[in-house]
Amino acid sequence: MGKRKSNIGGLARFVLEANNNTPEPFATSSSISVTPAQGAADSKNEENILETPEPRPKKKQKLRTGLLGSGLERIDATGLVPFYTEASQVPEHLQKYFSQRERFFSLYSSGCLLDEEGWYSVTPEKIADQIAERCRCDVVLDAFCGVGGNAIAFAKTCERVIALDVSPIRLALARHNAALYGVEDRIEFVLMDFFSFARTLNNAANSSRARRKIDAVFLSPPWGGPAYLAGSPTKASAKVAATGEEGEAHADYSLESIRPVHGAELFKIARGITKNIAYFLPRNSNLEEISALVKDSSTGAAVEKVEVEEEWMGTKLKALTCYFGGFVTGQENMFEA
Ligand code: MGP
Repeated sequence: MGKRKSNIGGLARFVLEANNNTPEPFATSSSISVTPAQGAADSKNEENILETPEPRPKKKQKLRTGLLGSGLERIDATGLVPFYTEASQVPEHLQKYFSQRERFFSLYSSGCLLDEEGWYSVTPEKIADQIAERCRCDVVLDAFCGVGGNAIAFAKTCERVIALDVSPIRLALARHNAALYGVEDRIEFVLMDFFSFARTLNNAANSSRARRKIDAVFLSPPWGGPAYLAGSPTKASAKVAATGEEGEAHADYSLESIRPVHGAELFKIARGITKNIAYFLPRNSNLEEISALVKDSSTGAAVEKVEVEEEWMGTKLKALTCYFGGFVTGQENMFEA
């Protein structure tokens, strides 16, 4: 994780793989249950064995149009993006993500939907659950919700989740996925960019209208695409020691590569909402930059601590979650501040 700065603490979290040797992780771990439809089919077969069935009157077949099933048609996003069930349907550049589908969403086969950006940036479910456990609070803001991986996890540990995204399609996919997990009613899906949202909150506060209380902000912004491991253009020569499996080293990733604004600016805006921030960043991030986020800009002195959590899946380091404010051990008093 590179050189430690005095205000940075670290922690590695490991989530277990079902079987590290299986090409499709978790595929073997998903339980096989008999669905009511299968059960009905089985008993029908039994009937057929015992007696010659009478020809039955033809029933009107109800066409299943969506993946969510009846009662949820209003939020069913089936058709907005392809739902891949076999590798042969998946474009070449998405193959490596498709093979991890059950890692991203354990309910993938029930009908989870992802767009291209979702495939390469969704947080694997077990990591999302771990982050959500640590972020347990009343109201959490997921500033870049994407296809909903984190928002779904937060809905399991927080009273309320506000999930923002600038893409109406991604927001619809997130809501669809949340419905599959049965948590969509705990999430407010808001089609808005984070900056406008923050401005609206601040305007409310300035005009002495009641400002909505938000206990924590989760930042999982675009890192600039799947090529983030190549590092940031102006830092291309810098190297971090090791960012994953044995011998794996990558060019330093700088916060300047975060989109749509510099990652330090993004942090500053989030801090205007609350001190309690969880920032999901690349595993090759420059720790000095992260440490500097909470240093006094004129004196350079660290004014508070940061805790950097390494998110491992099996033997693979996937990402870092950097915790600020009341999420840091020893700074719990900042939570209510
Ligand atoms: P990865 O390194 O692209 O995937 O992303 P993987 O499967 O580890 O590939 P490999 O070639 O390194 O083996 C690792 C994790 O980082 C993903 O599962 C996402 O959770 C997260 N991630 C990746 N990208 C490109 C983004 C991004 O742009 N934004 C956010 N918030 N998370 C991302």
